[in-house]
This record gives sequence, C-alpha cells and structure tokens, in this order.
Amino acid sequence: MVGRILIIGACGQIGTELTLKLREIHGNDEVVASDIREGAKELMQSGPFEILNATDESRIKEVIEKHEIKEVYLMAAMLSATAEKAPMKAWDLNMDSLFHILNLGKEGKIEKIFWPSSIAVFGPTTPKDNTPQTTIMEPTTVYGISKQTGERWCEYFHRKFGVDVRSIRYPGIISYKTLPGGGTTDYAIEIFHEALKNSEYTSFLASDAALPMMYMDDAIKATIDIMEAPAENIKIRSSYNLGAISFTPEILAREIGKHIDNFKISYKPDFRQSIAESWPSSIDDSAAREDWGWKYEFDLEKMTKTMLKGVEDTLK
Ligand code: AKB
Repeated sequence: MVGRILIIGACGQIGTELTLKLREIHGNDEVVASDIREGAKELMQSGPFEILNATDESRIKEVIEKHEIKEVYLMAAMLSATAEKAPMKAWDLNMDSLFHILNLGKEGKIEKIFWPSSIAVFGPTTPKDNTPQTTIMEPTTVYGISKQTGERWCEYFHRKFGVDVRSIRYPGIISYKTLPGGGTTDYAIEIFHEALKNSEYTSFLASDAALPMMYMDDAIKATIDIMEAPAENIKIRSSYNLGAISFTPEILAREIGKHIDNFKISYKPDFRQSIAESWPSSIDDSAAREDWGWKYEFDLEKMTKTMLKGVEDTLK
C-alpha cells in the first residue's frame, strides 16, 4: 500500500468484498469506501464511506483530497447485459470514470490505480479455447468495447506518463455476499439461490454455453496480489488474462445435483446467449502466473460446496 486507499463502486459485488478484505489487511480507517448509494451494513459500519458518482470529476478530487488518498480501485462499471440496454450511459460511466482516475495519476495526485477489465474484451473472432493473452480482439458488446478501449488507455497512460495502473481481465465472478447486477455470467449465481429455494432453475444461457468463471476469494486475492507486486513485475499494462474454472450451465447443474436431490435445470436462452457465444470458453493466464505468481484455489467442487453453504446461510 502506498497510502490511504479509495474504492469507487465499493457497494457492488466485487467492491464490497474487496473493501472488507483491504480493511482487514490495512486497517478500517485506511480504506475509504464510496459509491453512488449506500451498501451492505458490514461495509457501511466498518470504516469511512462517501457518496460518490464515479463520473463526477470534481467530487472525486474532493474525496481524494479530504482523505489524502494515494491508491484507487475503480470498481464502478455497467456490466454486459445492462450496457446493451443503455449503450451511451454505459459508455459514459465506464470511460469517464477511468479518464478521471488516469488523469489524477498523470497529475501525480494518486500513486497507484487498479482498474478491472473483463473477458468481454474478446469477441467471436478470438480463439475460444485457452484464449491467449495477446490475440484477436473484436468485441461485439458495448461493455466489451468500453473495456477494450479502457485497456488501450491504461497502457497509453503508463507508457506516456508513467501512471502506475494495473488491471486484470475478470472472468465471471461467483459469490454469495452481494448479488451482481446485469452480467451475462450472473446465471452461475442465480442457480444456487434457485436450487436452494425451489430445487429448480431456468437458465438464460444454453446448456453448453461454456464460460470462464472464478470464485470471489480468488478474484479478491488476484486483485490484491497484482496491486502488491513490485512495479517491475507488472510487464503488461493493458490487462492480464486471469483464469480459474470453466464450465457450462449443464456441468454446474450436475455438480449442484450432487448435493441437492431432484435438482432440475431447464433452458430458455435469451439475448445474453449471444453475448456468451462471443466470449472465450477458457483462458490462458500464463503471463499472470509468470509475472506476479497468480494461482487459483477454488475448483468447481470447492466453489459449489462453498456457494451452497454461503447461500443457505443468507437464506436463513
Ligand atoms: C459480465 O457478465 O458482464 C461480467 C464480466 C464477465 O465482466 N461478469
């Protein structure tokens, strides 16, 4: 850590758990959470919180000065499915927020930046299996276009102005504490809730839609590890591929069925199926492994057991 930390978009699916973990590591007062609205009680009560719209440059500056922030995690974004419904709003949020933070890095007001990219940067012309770090990238979604553009700007600001910005391409992130909003990979969370409540689930993706996924604890670990790695180890300044597990709705349903008797899945693919079809099935993350020691811990079996237990507890 180079100074006090600000999380923008702290009340979202990843932001919530990231904030709590960073507070555990660095101390509650060192990690300022911010979002456009208040979030989980645990987050609100454990440390400082600011209402902050990620597109409001002057308010970002005000919060950064007030708390003497040196490190920013920019987690606010509109995800793939929602972005298709509101393209310009998604573009404005995803790009403006990034420019505000990169410019603060350029002006020397903050020293280190984390910005998440996504598997959405890839498109239908990208090799699908074991997708390489460097390959054809022709995203066909609004979200993917914004993330790919963001990657280019991160690399540019690093090369041209020496901004210490670090990024990973998140796959679908699976967790139970805070629900995701508006992603194509969200089925892999909904399925656990429906399995425990009703023993059945109707998937909005087809049975064979294979996508790269990761359990939340691994995603948090990767995020903190890349930020703590020595700057010279971060050789890629666009964004790193990050792999863990890869499965289809059918494979996940079979795994859940090992724990829930008579669990049934049916399929009613909607517009999100074509988004899923444009994305990789699995990811080659050898660059992240070599450069900063990335390794995942949760396989399909461990993730499924952890999710069933976690969701069951939240339903009590
Ligand atoms: C989404 O589905 O939009 C996200 C992502 C893969 O970035 N979970």
